[in-house]
Amino acid sequence: MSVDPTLNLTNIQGDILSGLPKKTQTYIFFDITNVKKFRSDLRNFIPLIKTVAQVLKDRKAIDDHKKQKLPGLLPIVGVNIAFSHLGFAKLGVDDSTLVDPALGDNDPFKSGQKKDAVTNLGDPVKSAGTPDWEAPFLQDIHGVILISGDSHLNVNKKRLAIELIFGVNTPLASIKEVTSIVGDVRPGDESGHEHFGFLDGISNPVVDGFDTVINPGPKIVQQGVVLTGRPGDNGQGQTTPIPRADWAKDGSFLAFRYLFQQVPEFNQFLKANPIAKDGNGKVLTPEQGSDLLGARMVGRWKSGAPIDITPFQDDPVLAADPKRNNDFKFEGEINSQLRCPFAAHVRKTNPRNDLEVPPSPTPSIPVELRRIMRRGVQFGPEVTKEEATAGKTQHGRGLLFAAYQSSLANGFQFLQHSWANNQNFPPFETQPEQPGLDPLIGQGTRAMSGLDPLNEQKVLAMPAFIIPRGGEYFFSPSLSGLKATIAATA
Ligand code: N7H
Repeated sequence: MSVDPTLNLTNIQGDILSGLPKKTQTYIFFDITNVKKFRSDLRNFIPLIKTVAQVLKDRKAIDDHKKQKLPGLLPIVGVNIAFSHLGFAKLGVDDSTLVDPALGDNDPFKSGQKKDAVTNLGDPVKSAGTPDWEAPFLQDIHGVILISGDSHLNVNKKRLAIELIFGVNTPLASIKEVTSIVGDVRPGDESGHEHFGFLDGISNPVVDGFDTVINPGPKIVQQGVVLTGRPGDNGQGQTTPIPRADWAKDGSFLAFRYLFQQVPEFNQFLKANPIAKDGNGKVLTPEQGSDLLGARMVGRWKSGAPIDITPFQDDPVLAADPKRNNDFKFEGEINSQLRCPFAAHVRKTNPRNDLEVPPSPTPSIPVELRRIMRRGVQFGPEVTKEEATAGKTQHGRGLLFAAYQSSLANGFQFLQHSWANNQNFPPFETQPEQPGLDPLIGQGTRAMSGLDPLNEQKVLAMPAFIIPRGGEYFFSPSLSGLKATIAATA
């Protein structure tokens, strides 16, 4: 397949469609302190932004480097920028066409994540109306600069160059850093695996007219599921496109979440609740039973192999095969949790054809319109011996969750609120048992059925293994939007 010629890849920020290549990534959350100077500084910053076209070139160079088995990593750094609603308000940029007319003031981008965390996402609260977040995220945040790269050295060099442009920490500063967070891909064989040990980043939407390699898996999505102003960017419950101002096209909404993972506690839980027998009645060793429990909570084995295809035994060869590792639909198990629990994380967050097959109720919009482009990175150290022995977290670690979509209300917010936090989802009319909450990200009293393949009704309760401690919703604009409107003099 060739790339749609109307898709201008030099106009779209690189992280959205192609993911900035990264071994490490720094997020700088900032406030704009001098609007006039910020606009002029932004004009100097724009040339540093990596577009999709440039990322594709970087990825080709990385592939060639690997094929030639050359030592070390290519020194590649990528920069992107995104703004919150408060940031646009501070700049005096009219962002009304970023708001879904069907939602008005309830549009999550407009209300901001601090409010949404309490009203819709179900985050634990500190006091009435305030989520239990780290202090910097309780402040107003105007924007975020992402710097990804091969090494701390190269990312830090770029950071210094950016801070120089915006005059950070000088009397001429146009921004103030609210906080910054460094994420790192895990070391050695754990590279690509999140902190619980599961391979991540396998299933992202394949975008019509952009992706040239199409492996078997979920349906291809329209460009407008990820990009604003493109076919399919219809907002909540609508069939006609949202009218976006020109500067607001070819951008994407970024849902950022600062998620802490209780890794020793998660491991202890798996150890304490091994599954006794697999679905064929084979007696499992405690270690096999704990591995199966973890796989059934996630919906994939740590290797990445989907349990819908290989329910009772890991298959690392299948896991590594992109032609097979995403080719499943929970078919043939409507009303059954034998192969995969209804509430398994990947079934909750992408129910594939669970909602298409009668007797399940017709969904309000097709599942494809709810896909999100995930671009997270891990933060924090590896689990220490002391933590593993005590089964207790002593050092903060987790995922800098980042996901792009054209509608937060259709994408991240809906997945969290209406699927992960909803104990009745997926809703099969005749199912005998309630699915329960997403065991990883579900907010509320976490319990789920279906973990024991021979006793699907059995409900297992669990503590919180993932704790949200901050976040914000941003909009990552096109290069032309940045130049013509955001950086333009008022
Ligand atoms: Fe999830 N995990 O380790 O278990 N996630 N997730 N996620 N997630 C996925 O398929 C994880 C979070 C989605 O298309 C995999 O790429 C962790 C949030 C979606 O089949 C693993 C955290 C939300 C998918 C994890 C976390 C989602 C997905 C399998 C937080 C949205 C694709 C690998 C610390 C509200 C589903 C893969 C599909 C997959 C984990 C958060 C959504 C291993 C540790 C907050 C849409």
